[in-house]
Amino acid sequence: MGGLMDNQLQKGRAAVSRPAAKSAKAIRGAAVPPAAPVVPLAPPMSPVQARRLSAAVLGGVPAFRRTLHVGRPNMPDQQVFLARIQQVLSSGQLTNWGPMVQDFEARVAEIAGARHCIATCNATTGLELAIGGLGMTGDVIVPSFTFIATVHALWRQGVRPVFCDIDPTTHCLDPDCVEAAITSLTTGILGVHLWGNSCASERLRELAREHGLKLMFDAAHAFGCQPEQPKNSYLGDAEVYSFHATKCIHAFEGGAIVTNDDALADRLRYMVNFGFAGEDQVAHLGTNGKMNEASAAMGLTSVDAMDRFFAHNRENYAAFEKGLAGLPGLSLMPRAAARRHSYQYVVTEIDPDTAGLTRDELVAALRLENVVARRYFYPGCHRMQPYAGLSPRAGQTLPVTEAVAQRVMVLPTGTQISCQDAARMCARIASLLRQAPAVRAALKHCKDPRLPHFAPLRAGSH
Ligand code: T4K
Repeated sequence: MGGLMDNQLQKGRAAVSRPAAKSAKAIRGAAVPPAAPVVPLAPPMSPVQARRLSAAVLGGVPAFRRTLHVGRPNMPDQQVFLARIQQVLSSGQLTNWGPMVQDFEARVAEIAGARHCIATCNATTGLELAIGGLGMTGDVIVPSFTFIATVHALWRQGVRPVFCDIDPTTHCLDPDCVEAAITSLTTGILGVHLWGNSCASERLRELAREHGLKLMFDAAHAFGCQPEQPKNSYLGDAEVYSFHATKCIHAFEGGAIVTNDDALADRLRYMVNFGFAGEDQVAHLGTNGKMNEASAAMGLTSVDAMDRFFAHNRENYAAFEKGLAGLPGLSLMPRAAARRHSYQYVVTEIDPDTAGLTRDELVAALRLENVVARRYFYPGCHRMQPYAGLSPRAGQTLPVTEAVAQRVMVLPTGTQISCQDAARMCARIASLLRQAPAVRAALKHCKDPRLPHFAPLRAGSH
């Protein structure tokens, strides 16, 4: 849209300058070159049209009337869900491994290709249970570029997180850095299949085997994603999914641990239910981490719609690929080499030197367009408490994490976003980048309360 306005302005300029050049040459008496083909003048734009096509930060109308969010829930078939809820209510079994949770566990295990699934109330509790169940102690290697829950889960289990750098392409653990970080205190590796991308699982499995370490994955983003080769399975000793409302497949709130380890699965089934092994027998330390029947009903209905959700996101992703191609300083994360992928995260990186805007400036300008882009997972867990206090120099060993945390911008997708919305977002981003100096100057004076990172922008820092 902004592009349209720019084209119209350029055409207008060309039409004005040509006759002027011709008359200057005629005055000098030089040979007159053959006339260039006449470019028809675009109809002049009304001030209202111009305002509609201009960026909001420059006084134009926002690209969207409604606000677009990252993580608006995908809604599965309401009738099917309500029928399941009716079943739950009629059965009187509301939680504690009712039929919905049992079905949900079976479906999740089948999709993950795992022997066991233990459904949980959320992934954070699932992570804590798996860490405890695997007997991780001492130090565990983990990326800092992840949602804070990954690291809190370790710390709350009395394990020290040792932050490790990531691969700049996948944003997952860099196995060379993992190898370098292993010491005699290390008991495990906790990788994160960030954005649904697979960690370098085979290499991590080799390292774990060589050094006698436990290997588990936070797969909160990766339910239903399948790597290209089955032997590259995402599975370690255990893997934990999130079914939070913002995830592609959700259960309002929910999580699941999958594993092929029979003994671990047995242990986890006690642990998720206070450690009970019978009516009045406690066999293990435990908690209340169970999923309830209403969540499982939503989870099952959401899993029913998985192919539709993935296909919708894939089409949106193609629209983003098309619309963002060739923009200076902005790169969209390339499609993962995967047999199946949710495309739930549209991850871009902004190089401020080429783009002319920092990531934070672009996020702010988009917010004025009613697009709530997110700077996940800024500034990295190593810069959040209590970890910043524990290892204040961690940033020095994490150059890729530090750089990526400054550059990542995630754009809205999901079933509430159409391909047309995606194309319109891209057009507005292109327009903002074309007018980068004016946008930067306007943001410095902008007092709009929607701008979350207002103070640093005004100070000119990024
Ligand atoms: N590991 C990783 C790598 C994770 O990313 C996460 C969670 C976990 C572990 C832990 O999983 P859980 O214990 O949560 O199962 C969200 C989620 O709260 C969190 O689950 C997720 N990762 C994280 C990446 O994102 P926010 O702060 O972005 O959510 P929020 O509330 O800002 O929601 C995003 C947008 O979605 C809002 O702008 C409005 C919209 N929304 C949200 C909800 C919840 C709705 O329209 N309806 C809704 O019900 O954290």
